[in-house]
Amino acid sequence: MESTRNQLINLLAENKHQYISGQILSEKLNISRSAVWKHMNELKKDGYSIEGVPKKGYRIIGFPAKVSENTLQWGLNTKWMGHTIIHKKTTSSTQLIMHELALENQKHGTVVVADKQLNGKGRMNRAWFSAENKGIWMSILLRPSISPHLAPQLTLLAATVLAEVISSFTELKVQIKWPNDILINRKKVAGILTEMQAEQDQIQYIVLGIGVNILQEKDDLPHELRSKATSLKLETSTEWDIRELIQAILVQFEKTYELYMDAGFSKIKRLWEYYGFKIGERILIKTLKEEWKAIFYGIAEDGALLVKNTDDSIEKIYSAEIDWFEENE
Ligand code: BT5
Repeated sequence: MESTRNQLINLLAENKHQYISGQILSEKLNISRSAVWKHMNELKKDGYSIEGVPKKGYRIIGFPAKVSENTLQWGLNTKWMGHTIIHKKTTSSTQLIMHELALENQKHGTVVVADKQLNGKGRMNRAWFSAENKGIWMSILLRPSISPHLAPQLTLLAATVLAEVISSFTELKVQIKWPNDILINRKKVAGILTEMQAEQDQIQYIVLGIGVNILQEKDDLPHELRSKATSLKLETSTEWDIRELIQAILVQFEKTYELYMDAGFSKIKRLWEYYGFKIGERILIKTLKEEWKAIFYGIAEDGALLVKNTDDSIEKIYSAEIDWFEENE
């Protein structure tokens, strides 16, 4: 069940250009008119400006740019994605919060967003820097009915979503570095962390974490990252609206996920290939144990990486760090 507040926001958002009467709101939401009025006051406290005209009704004439559950719901036209959004000012990691919610049976498409993470996580327990109000730090709960061994496909799917959204907002050339890095000018602007809870042949749930650097200046990035990380602001000198970008990601994610569920992985793979490594490109592969050069040979049907080694053998790789390398390296 959607909360009454969200329903109210959606009704007001759908009627942006006209007044909607208290009577209609109370009928549609099945609450008293004084309850409608109380909800309106809560929205005002959140920074919305609401115009109330006797005999005509209510209309929202301005809403805050800040990220909150209400502002993220405002105008979000999705079927299931983000119908429940939980916003935290500070949290250890949105991944941890979402795992707890998943175990409490939260539904597919639930989103947790934080302004700041104290203990943002990358893969293999690496740290993810998540400075306050400088980027998108969010986790999405998914309950796909696919076999656990196909879960890596969702990481690639999420990467195409981010690449598409960044490309639609900017003129920048976006690249995906297998499996989960989004690069601009060879610097990392976003990362994805896919964590799965599964039984033998069934996924219970997936918590898909997305981190996107948006408003950092050079000084906002830790020293060790300055040469290898970037933000949308550093690349475009533009102040981006984090709220708007989150909504765009949620919309694009739902669309791409439905395409994946209806038509399978091959379309996603093609999208990925548009932004990712090109077949025949030379890449550097690093695992915990070794490091070698090979040729990018493709993406396997399950999302794994295929490389061609110097002895012409084709190898399937599930977990490694990959990099492009130049001829003279
Ligand atoms: C990732 O890991 O790229 C996954 C990042 C996922 C972050 C999101 S934020 C919301 C959700 N909640 C979480 O706690 N996590 C998810 P990996 O490929 O392991 O890359 C980690 C490495 O990227 C680090 O070791 C650093 O070198 C680098 N790094 C850390 N913070 C960064 C940042 N803000 N921007 C660019 N690079 C960063």
